[in-house]
Amino acid sequence: MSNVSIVSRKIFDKHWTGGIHSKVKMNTHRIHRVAKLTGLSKDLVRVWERRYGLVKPLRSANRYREYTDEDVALLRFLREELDHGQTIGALALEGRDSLLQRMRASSIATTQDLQPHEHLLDELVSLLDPLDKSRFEQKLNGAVAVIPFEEAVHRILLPLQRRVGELWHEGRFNVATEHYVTKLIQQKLFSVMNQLPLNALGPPVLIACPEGEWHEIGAQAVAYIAAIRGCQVYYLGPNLPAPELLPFCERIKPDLVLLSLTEIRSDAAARRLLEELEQIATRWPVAIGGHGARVIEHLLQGGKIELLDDLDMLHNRLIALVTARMLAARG
Ligand code: B12
Repeated sequence: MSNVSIVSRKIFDKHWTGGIHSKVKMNTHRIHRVAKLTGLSKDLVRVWERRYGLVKPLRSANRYREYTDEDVALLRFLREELDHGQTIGALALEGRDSLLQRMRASSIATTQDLQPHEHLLDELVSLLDPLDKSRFEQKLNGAVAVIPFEEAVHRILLPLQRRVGELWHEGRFNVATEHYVTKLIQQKLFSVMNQLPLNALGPPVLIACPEGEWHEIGAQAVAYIAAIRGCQVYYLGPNLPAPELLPFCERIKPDLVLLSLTEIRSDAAARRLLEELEQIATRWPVAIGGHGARVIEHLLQGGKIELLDDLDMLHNRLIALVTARMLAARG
């Protein structure tokens, strides 16, 4: 096991077996749900645990096996590998760390496959007007709890933010309703991020929205994605003037500065922003992403600023950074 996964499991163990239940605990799943989520039988999952130890579930106070989201994802990955002709013996020899690396790298296709959960979104939106707080939160929490959190981000939380934002823009939801939902989504993303162990070996990555950009959820999703992949995330939120970033970068020496742009700017405004960012990019890698970044791609030519077109590109970029750091730490 890598240092990263040992640390993460130890901290997780502490939260779980020590009975310290924080308000939002990381998702864990009992074996019957794992069987449903992975398509593997309960018996097979237990046999693999005994023989190969690739997935060692935690134990709850009453000794039930408790599988983390990562365990579930790994079991799904093992099943796919077997479907492609691999043998479980060969996979066991490869080891958990290497399998996890390959699994993360192969999840590139998954963000595209993760379509919004439209029916659930319809139900959730109908509970917002008139607001039925307890049913809304019960439904949202229930839906988020039964699937791996990363899947919930793509299928439920981000689409919900878009829906509610659109309804506000159309004047069908008032500001209070929009703020209520936005804050709930933000709380969920941060709660899960706060449960992650600090990974001192991870690449430092700074994430923010530039000045004038108040749409924050894209940046928060990026922060979550970076944190879950083992980066040390410095999340600075919306509306951050680019010149303020320089001294901060000098302190933290980021492996990557990521900026989220949702709104479309005029070419003149975009040029001003890019000029400021170029100064940072002479010393640290800077990438921009989001809808407002894609439309100014033509202004990036000849400069040092990179465009990350979508979350799959982001995923690849982050995995490369994490891998480089891990290899450097091994010497
Ligand atoms: C939600 C929303 C809001 C919320 C914002 C809540 C918040 N605190 O973040 C509220 C209702 C408050 C809001 C307000 C405004 N909004 Co608004 N809003 C939206 C809406 C519906 C969704 C944007 C969003 O959050 N999407 C969720 C994210 C996660 O999805 P995404 O943007 O598609 O991003 C994906 C990728 O691009 C990627 N990504 C994002 N960032 C990054 C970064 C990197 C590095 C990478 C790799 C990837 C990446 O990740 C996401 C994953 O799928 C859009 C319309 C739409 N359907 O897109 C309008 C929209 C963006 N808003 C708009 C406007 C104009 C505003 C206001 C200025 C309106 C006003 N006059 O006050 C204000 C400004 C904000 C403020 N001052 O508060 C316009 C922008 C027009 C333009 N010029 O581009 C839009 C397009 C609506 C429209 N059709 O006119 N808004």
